[in-house]
Amino acid sequence: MEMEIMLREALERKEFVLHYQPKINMLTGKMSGAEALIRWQKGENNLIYPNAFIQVAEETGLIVQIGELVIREACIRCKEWHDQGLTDLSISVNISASQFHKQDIEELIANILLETGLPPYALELELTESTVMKSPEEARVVLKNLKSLGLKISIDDFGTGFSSLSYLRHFPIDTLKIDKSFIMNLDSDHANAMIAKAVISLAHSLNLKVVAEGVENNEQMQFLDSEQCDYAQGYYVSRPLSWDKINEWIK
Ligand code: G
Ligand code: G
Ligand code: MN
Ligand code: NA
Repeated sequence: MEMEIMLREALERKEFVLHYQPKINMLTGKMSGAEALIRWQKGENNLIYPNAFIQVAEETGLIVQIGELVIREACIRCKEWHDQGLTDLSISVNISASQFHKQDIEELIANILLETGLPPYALELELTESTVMKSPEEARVVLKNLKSLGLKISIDDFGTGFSSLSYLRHFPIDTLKIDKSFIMNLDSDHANAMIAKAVISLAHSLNLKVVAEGVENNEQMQFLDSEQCDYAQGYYVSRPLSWDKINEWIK
């Protein structure tokens, strides 16, 4: 069957679920939040990863509905944490280019925040460089409007795009997420270590926080710690977990 039809059915059957990958504060060693990552639960033992369907969802426009569901679910879950007293935890959501460039993204997110009662500071939107650089002038306005809601903006997969660095000065960004390709090969490739080090320094000199993604072992953790990286995310901390599993993990 055509993927588009399958995705429509999956939406109707509510087969999209979120997994949550914890992110830790390197200074305190405590969990600071989690990134919400979509999965398609197609039957009990068949979990489909986003690489298999996100692109089709983008091309067919279905990403708009799927994306709305992701933002809402992520906010509902993070609000559950806050209601349990875990008010330091934030939730990060990936926003794709077509979602970002849709007219009413600010209104949608404002409504979801109101509806769920999640304090805006606890929501972080992850955008890639290519998403914001597609039409920088438009992006600057949208980002400004989103920021005025009180939420956080991070640049995902940082270092893999082709953008000029000057946009960092003009956009209201809070965080850079160093792409996992640099972190995963830190040990074997000296150049990657130097890039990671430079990104951390760049971020700090612009007053941005920095997250290292794809941290898989203690050596990488030590290196990032010595470079004063703010947050770490990766299999070394935890794989992405179902809602039930991440709550066990938190305990
Ligand atoms: O979860 P995994 O590591 O397999 O994710 C693969 C890719 O899918 C990543 O680039 C991630 O940003 C993207 N992705 C995961 N969840 C979502 C989502 O809810 N919306 C969008 N647009 N992309 C997502
Ligand atoms: O593009 P984005 O950064 O949103 O994608 C996150 C993706 O990275 C998810 O698919 C997630 O499963 C994956 N991921 C998270 N931590 C690690 C890690 O330590 N190693 C590897 N190889 N992938 C990771
Ligand atoms: Mn991401
Ligand atoms: Na990333």
